[in-house]
Amino acid sequence: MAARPKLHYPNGRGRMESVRWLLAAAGVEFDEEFLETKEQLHKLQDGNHLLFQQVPMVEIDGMKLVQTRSILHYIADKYHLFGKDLKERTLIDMYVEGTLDLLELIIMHPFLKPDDQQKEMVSMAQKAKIRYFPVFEKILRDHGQSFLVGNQLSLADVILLQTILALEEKIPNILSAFPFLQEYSVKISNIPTIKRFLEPGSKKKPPPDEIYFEEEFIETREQYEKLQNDMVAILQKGS
Ligand SMILES: N[C@@H](CCC(=O)N[C@@H](CS)C(=O)NCC(=O)O)C(=O)O
Repeated sequence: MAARPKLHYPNGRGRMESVRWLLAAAGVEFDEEFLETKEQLHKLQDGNHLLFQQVPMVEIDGMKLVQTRSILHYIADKYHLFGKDLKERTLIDMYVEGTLDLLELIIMHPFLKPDDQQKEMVSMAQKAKIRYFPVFEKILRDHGQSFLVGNQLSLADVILLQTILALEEKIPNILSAFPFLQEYSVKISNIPTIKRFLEPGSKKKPPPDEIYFEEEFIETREQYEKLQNDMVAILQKGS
């Protein structure tokens, strides 16, 4: 039996959360090695385990995969979540890229300075409602099917649901003007593998604000701000 994939990343959502979502949706069990300290990251970097010195890194099928999108593509292809031909695959890829642009804003949000968070929340909501959600609402309305592409679950559905739910945590009524997306989101959430992932006790990670404030290693506002600055520097360096 093939070894279970092993994920290397901090114990938080960040860029790895989409990979967790996808593996869970595909019904694949996986293990996680959490990076809790800089020393652990340096050990991986010094040991030549990271092609570009960055995580996410996923050990799978004898490879050490890096670059979030490459990881997602490999898993989607392997588990038949990447369309039936080149045209479907490219549609899925376009939908995923657009959605990831929105998801990136959500991932960065907790690490902004408190003064910038409110402004960014408004701009994020506008982008979702004006640029991204109308596209997916129209696709679902026009083809009348349950999934975005090819009438079967794909990477595009998994990333879109992840993004919708992450945004709803911050702005609960974000889908109010999008009836097709509302129905879609409920249907995709009820696919058995995804339903399990959404239940307590799964490997889905909580919203970042909860971790950073609840865990003991962040005790003061100064520490939190330092973490914000470090994370912004890291994320910007990596983008
Ligand atoms: N394009 C890369 C970016 C990866 C990235 O920025 N990773 C950050 C953590 S989320 C990292 O490893 N930073 C350490 C560094 O750049 O030295 C991807 O999508 O995987």
